[in-house]
Amino acid sequence: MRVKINGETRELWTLWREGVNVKIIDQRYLPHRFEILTLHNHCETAEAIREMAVRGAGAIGVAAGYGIAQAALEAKEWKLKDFKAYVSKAANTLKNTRPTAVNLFHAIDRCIKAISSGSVSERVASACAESDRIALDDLEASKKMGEYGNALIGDRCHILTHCNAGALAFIDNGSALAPIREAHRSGKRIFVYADETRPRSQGAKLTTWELQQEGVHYALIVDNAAGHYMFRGEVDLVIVGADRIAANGDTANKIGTYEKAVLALENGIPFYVAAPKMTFDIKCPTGKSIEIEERSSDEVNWVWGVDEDGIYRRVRISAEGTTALNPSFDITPAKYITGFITDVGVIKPPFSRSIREAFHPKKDKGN
Ligand code: RUB
Repeated sequence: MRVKINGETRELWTLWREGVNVKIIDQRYLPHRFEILTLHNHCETAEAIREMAVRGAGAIGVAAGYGIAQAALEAKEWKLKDFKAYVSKAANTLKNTRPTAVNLFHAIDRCIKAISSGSVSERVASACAESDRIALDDLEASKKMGEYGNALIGDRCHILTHCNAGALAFIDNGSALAPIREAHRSGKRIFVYADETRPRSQGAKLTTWELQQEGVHYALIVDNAAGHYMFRGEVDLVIVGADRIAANGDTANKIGTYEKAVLALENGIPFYVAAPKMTFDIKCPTGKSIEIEERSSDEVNWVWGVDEDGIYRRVRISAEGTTALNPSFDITPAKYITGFITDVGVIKPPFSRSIREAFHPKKDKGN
């Protein structure tokens, strides 16, 4: 993505690997502070995922893959006798960070599979190569989603999006924001409603920042204003990202996505989910089997931001002693989803069949 930092324009990925180090744009401080954080080992990478310094399904998948490459490099560097045990332990540490986005698990499994045989040096090379390939696959997938999704966007289209499914949630471009970027770059005069997305405000902090950098016209709205604009006929299309999509099309995404989908159907507005192959989990038959991450009640009771003196601080917004419930994701049942914008095209209902056919075409022969 092209970012302007202190007047200087730079072309950056959200995260990348430099030998054993992983570099990330630290998303905890945006849009107020732009910082690149260096993660020196797989434990630091796991911590960055848990603390959401790197977040978004695609980005945490890539980070987890890099984490396995780091573990392999660490085991080689320290000449550990049991290379396999060390990397397996690292895989568990990385898997125990955030449970909902399946990209993380798919990326770890891909890297572990890639290092199942060979000498230690060969396995280390394979871990690094596979993790780099995951990043490149994500990059390619977001380009494709941008192209396929752009075809659904007309000139003067008003699009609503939830959370941040942009370049920051991916390697570059994003999932939901990829078609929006593509439409803008192709000269369409689009307008984006960015839901603020409480409690962590990824929409307010990250989506607004990305749209501003890209030069797209947008407005930030509070989460509960979406219905108001839909009812007035001011939203033409909804595009969101996804953290895990079950075999029947039920979709886990940021908390609040479900109600946007219900409102969209009620108001006759197409509701699309943009996600690459890595986000589909055909081992999950329905949304009921997707684990939903519960996060700290502090994220609801307190908000972070800059004060008038430019000091970044946290303020409490609820009564002292309040217990807040904080499910990080919800499930949107497939019946509310118009289609999936994927890297292999737009998938339409009936989803149980079309998802299977899109990603496992051979198995369908004779069915
Ligand atoms: C992010 C979120 C995003 C999806 C899409 O949640 O719900 O919509 O991850 O991501 P969090 P992608 O901020 O809690 O990680 O664009 O990578 O598919």
